Amino acid sequence: MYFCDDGSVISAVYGSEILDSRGNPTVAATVVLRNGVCATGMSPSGASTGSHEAVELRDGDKSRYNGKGVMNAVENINKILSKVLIGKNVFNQYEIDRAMTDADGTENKSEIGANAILAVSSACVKAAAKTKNMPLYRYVGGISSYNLPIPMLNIINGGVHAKNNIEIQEFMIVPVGSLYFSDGLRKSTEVYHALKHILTEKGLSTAVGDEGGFAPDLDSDAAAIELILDAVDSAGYSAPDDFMIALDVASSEWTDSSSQGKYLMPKHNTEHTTESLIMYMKGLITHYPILSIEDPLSEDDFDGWKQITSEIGGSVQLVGDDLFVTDKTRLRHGITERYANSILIKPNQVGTITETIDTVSEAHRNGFNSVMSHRSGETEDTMIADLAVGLSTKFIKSGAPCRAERTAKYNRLLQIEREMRG
Ligand code: 2PG
Ligand code: MG
Repeated sequence: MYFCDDGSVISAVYGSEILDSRGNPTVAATVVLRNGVCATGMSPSGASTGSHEAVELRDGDKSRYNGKGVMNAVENINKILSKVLIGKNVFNQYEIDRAMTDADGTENKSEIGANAILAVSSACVKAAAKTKNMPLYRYVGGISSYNLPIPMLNIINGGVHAKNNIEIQEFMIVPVGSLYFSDGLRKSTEVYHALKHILTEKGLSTAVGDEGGFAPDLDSDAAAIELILDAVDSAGYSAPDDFMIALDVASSEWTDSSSQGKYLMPKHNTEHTTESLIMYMKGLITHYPILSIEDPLSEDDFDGWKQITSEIGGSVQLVGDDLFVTDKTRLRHGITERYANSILIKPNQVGTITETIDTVSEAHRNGFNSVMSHRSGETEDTMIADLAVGLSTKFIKSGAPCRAERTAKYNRLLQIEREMRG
């Protein structure tokens, strides 16, 4: 038990329905302490959601928000979680998260909803940091939180994040040659604007997708990489010295329960097997300066993951997103079986702050890199920026340097860098 002066005890917890960046409802939760401190957490929401993720509870009442309302999750906060948490010391984050998980009682948080639980868990960790008068990253990471993550900026959107003809979900630039976060962000933003200029000159659309990247129709997915490399060049930088490319293939979207080991890229109706997808990825890394590939294979294609990791895992970062869903047990399995060499971290995939912390620790203990991540449906909450620093994740992805819900995280990191550099 931590030292508890009375003030750090939770005195009220309440939820509310708010909107995310796609105009869909999501959950916010506010926690009030006896000392008067109050903090709010907001849950983001995915589109390419892994089937093993903790459950986002939606009302299904078609008369509101096409069934996407979250009033049941909000009520679960107001009626259940508040009872469980009032009187608990906010510094006991493990106890708080366990109490909520126990109250839910399911494996995947489907009773109370991971959207409700994460919002409360986030509000608690923020209230605790405020009570200590510490920035959140410092409260989470202590004196060892001194590294800023390298940003991965998604500047061309495809897959389910855009209504264009690109199959791969995310084409990201990684400013590998920058010493400081701020320099990397500036250079990346210059490349983003150079890309906009190139697209305009070619008569291509500069409308943006869910994560702020451009979403033009192109001749092929490889053409997206070519355009990005042209933009790097035209902004006065070079690849691979200044920039490398990262992809999120999000290939679980190309399978379903009936596809039996086959993949179908839906926009062009192109069929793939595990073998042919691996060949495709190998072709891409041979031709282009690719640092990282996320979800090159689907969430349950374990043999495929094993094969791709043994074939190219030595030279490229292979990130498990839908594969691991920020879940320590699935990660452990992957470590033992040698699937991937890196993990994407999305707190709402697992549903609490402490489970997120445990998964990151497990990854780092086993030599896996970690990438802190936003969701495609985001809010103005900047917690993941602080978590990336507090938990020393090597990378963060928060979309393009465009759309306020994306830049909020990058702007928070700029602020943290200023604090650290003095
Ligand atoms: C992903 C994420 C974030 P979504 O697949 O990594 O970019 O997308 O939130 O839609 O799952
Ligand atoms: Mg992903």
